[in-house]
Amino acid sequence: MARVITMGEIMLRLSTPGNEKFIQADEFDVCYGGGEANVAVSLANYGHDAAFVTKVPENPIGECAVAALRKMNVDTKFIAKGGERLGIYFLESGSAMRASNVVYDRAHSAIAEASAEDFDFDAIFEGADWFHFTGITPAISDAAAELTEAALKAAKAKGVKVSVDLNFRKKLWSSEKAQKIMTNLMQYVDVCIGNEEDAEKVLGFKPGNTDVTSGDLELAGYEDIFKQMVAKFNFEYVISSLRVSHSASDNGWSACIYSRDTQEFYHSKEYRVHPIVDRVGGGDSFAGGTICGFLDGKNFKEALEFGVAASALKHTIPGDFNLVSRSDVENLAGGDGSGRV
Ligand code: KDG
Repeated sequence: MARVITMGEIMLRLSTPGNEKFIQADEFDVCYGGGEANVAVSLANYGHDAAFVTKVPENPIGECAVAALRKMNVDTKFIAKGGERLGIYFLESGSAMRASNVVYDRAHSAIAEASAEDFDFDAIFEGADWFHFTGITPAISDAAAELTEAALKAAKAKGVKVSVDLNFRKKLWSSEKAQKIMTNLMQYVDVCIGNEEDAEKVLGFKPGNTDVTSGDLELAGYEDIFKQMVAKFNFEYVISSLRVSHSASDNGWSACIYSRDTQEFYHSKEYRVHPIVDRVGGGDSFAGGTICGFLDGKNFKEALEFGVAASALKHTIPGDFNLVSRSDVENLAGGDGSGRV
């Protein structure tokens, strides 16, 4: 069992029931979620010792968010208390042909206004093996961007491996601001996760060079971007999940990875996910599953396969958290990839 720390914002999620539009809804379904919290839940669910670091208000809603994490066996002892409010996100669940819609109500949340003084990073990273953050937290406020850098410095001082999911959120910041803040943070990162859009919007990379091994056009683009990213930031691995639309109601999931040390580009199996129950958290469950694979001592190809199978299965679970069991993921990842989820 490894010790993993994630840090970011957990929010109250209020989603329209079924496929209702906002205007139709007389009630909302309640759960809690947030990029890094979702990753902590995945890792705790697979049996790792996962702690989530954030700040929540000292009121019953803050307590509910902490309780939701505790219920999933996430270590909450480093969660700071205070501040004004918990962030909220409203979700209008989409359907096969209609994209979902997210409305944020998260300005001035407790974590957006937190500072490094709220946390004892020495204690937090003592004995930790891995630290994961995303591009969402530095986007929520300048203070949160500074807090993220303070955490990264502390993690690196203790020799902790660091992963990032670039997770560009256009409703939170512009590409220019993202590049300014995130480019600086990449010096602390060992494993970088992000799709083509994230690589471009957050770090300014575009496919260009054709000196690649992959014959497939989309994969060749990824291979090229990954090589550029490794050349600039010396990442040990660069990883992306890939969504393939077979039809309006039938999506496939696969993923790819580039290893700096072996200079290999690897494309995973693809899973057809049908029907999709809830897409939110699919990327986080991919990150959580892949990190779990590394922590379990799998090689990078096996770790990726675990991550993509975990992500495919997440699409069958309502809510942000991925609650599928380790054996469900292993059974799917161990198959030939031809089965539907
Ligand atoms: O990755 C899932 C997240 O998008 C969701 O949990 C909400 O953290 C969130 C965000 O800021 O978009």
